Amino acid sequence: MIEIDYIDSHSGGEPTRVVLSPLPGMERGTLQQRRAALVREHDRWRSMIACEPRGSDTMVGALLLPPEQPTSAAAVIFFNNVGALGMCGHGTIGLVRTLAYLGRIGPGLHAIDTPVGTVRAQLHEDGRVSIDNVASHRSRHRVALDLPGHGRVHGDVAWGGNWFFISSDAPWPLRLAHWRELTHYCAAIRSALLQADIRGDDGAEIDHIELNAAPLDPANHARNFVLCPGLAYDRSPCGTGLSAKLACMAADGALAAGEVLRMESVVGSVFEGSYTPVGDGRIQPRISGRAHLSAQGRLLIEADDPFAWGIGAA
Ligand code: PYC
Repeated sequence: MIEIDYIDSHSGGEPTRVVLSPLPGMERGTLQQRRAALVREHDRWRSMIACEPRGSDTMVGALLLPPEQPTSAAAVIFFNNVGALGMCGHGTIGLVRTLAYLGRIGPGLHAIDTPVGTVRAQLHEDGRVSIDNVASHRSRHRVALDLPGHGRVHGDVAWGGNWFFISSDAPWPLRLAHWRELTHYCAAIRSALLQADIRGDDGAEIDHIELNAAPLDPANHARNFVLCPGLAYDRSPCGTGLSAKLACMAADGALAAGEVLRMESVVGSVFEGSYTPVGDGRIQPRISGRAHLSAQGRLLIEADDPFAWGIGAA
C-alpha cells in the first residue's frame, strides 16, 4: 500500500491540495526540470493526486519541496487535472495557509520558489495572504479572433505566471447560471488561438482564457470568469489571471501604480490586486486573498485498484 499525506484548502472556493509526502523520482534537478519530469516521467502521480476518484477537474495540486534558494521558506510545483502549471496565485495563498497551520511559518514575509521564479508571500496577522507574484506583462494588445457562431472577438495576450487571453467580449453575463455556456465559449477561444497560431512570447500555448465584466457587488471593481487548462473554471478570481489583467490595465493607463483593484470571481469571491512598475513595460503584481483549510488526510493506493492512478491516467 502506498500512502501520501496531504492537506486541502480552498482560496475563494478554488481548491489546493498540498502534497506533504515526497514523490519518488522528484528529488533532484531544478524546479523547471522537476516540473518537466513530473509530466514526462511521473505523470501518474499527478493524475493520482489531482484527478478522480481522489481529486476533481478543479483540484490544483501543490507538491511541497525543500527550498531551492537558501533564503526561501519552501519550493512548490503546481499541477492540475491535465498537467503542470507555471505559477498559481490561489495555490500559493493555500500553500501559505497550510505552512502556517503546520507551524512552519508565522506572520511575516516569506520567499517561495516556483518553476517560473521566486515569489514573496506575506502572511498577515488576520490570516490574509499577499503574494508578490512574478513580473507580469502584456505581450499583444487587442488581438482579433474570428469565432464561429460569435463573430469577431478581441482580447489581449498577457503573462501573469501563466499565459492568458483576456477579453471583455462575453456573450453571457458572468454568472454561475451560465458556467456551461461560458466554458464552451472560452474553450472555443482557446481552440481559435491555437488554430491562428497565436501564442505566448516563448511559443507556449495560451491555455488560460479570462473574461472580464462589471462587478455584481458595487464594493468591487470588476468580475471575471477564467477557464483553466483542464477546462474547469476557476472558482477564485485567479491570482495569475489578476496579475495578467493588472499588466493590461497598467499598459492602458487604466489603473495607477499602487491603486487597488478588487476583482470578484464568478462565484463572488474576491482577490485584491495592485502593482509596482518594474520597467520595460513590466509590472510587479501584488495579489491578496484568503484561504481556508478544508481537509487533512492520507491518499491510499491499493495495488489491485484499477483506478489507483486516477481516471484518465495514461
Ligand atoms: O490562482 O493563479 C491562479 C490559478 C491558476 C489556475 C487556477 N488558479
